[in-house]
Amino acid sequence: MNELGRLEDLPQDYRAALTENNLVPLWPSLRSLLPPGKPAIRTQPTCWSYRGLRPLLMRAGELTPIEKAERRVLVLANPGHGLEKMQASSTIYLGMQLLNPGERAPSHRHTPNAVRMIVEGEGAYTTIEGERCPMSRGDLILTPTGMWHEHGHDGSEPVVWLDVLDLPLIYYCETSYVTEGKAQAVTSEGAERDYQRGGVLPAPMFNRSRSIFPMLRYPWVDVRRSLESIAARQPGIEAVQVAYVNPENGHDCQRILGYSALMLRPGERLEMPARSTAMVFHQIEGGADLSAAGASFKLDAADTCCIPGYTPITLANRASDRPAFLFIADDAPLQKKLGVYEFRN
Ligand code: GTQ
Repeated sequence: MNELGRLEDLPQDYRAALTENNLVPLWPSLRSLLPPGKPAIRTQPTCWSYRGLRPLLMRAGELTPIEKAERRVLVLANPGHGLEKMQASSTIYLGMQLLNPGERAPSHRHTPNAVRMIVEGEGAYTTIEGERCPMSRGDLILTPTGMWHEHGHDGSEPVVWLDVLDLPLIYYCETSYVTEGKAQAVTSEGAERDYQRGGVLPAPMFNRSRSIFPMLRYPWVDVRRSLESIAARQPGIEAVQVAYVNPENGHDCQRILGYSALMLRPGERLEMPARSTAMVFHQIEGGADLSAAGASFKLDAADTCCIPGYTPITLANRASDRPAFLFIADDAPLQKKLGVYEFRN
């Protein structure tokens, strides 16, 4: 590739005139805008251990009443982007949210899409457009763009969940904003049970009103059972993985970020080819060793890590006598829509 001219090669008066006219020469920056072969990547392999963050989150519960926080969250920030940017990758925001017994996080709606992966505690719930979704360890609850949502807690122990949002992208697009609302009336609970059996959908004869997000809660007991039955029935399968999809059309359950659950069989080692998406791994059960991009992390239950794109990833179940389960988030749905998604072997 040719050496291109540098900014310093240009006379000072010419550079000043360009600046004066809000103009910039492309060639000095062309190789950084379009680096050869592989993008410039800010996302660093980063791991947030639950053991490390939990006491700090509990302390936030003592230091800041829920009324002063609205959402009591410690953001899992990737140092490669600068902590103040509060992003795990270029498109993914991660936060650990604490709700103590009796607390409420008031109703609002916003343009970014969110999901919650429940980490610990029982008795809390999120209400989304009147649908009450109980929270248990490993459940995935969606709050898609524009839908009213609030969190409450009738139990007796702290409840913690992992928030995953496409906030960095929506913010970058200058489309991120929130609307405050009034407490919602609960009008429904357990709607996900209508989709309990694959291959069978609710088909009312009249007044069929289809929501574009028909399923908001994916109970972990069901997801775990699917993984176990795939593992038992297809012992030769390369990876025991299920995707969280919209049960009405089989598409990704949200438009920008994609979600899946992976079971590592006892003693299993899984080599994942490099792909263009950064990936988030959250350990639901068991322990796994992850190595990628020169980093290696020991993941225990409730630990979360982020790995940049364009790098192969190796995962290994540390136990030889029981499975390990991981929740995975990436921006493959977005990259596929943009036409930039790729695999590299
Ligand atoms: O629970 O609605 O981590 O609005 C960040 C923004 C959680 C939420 C976050 C939010 C929420």
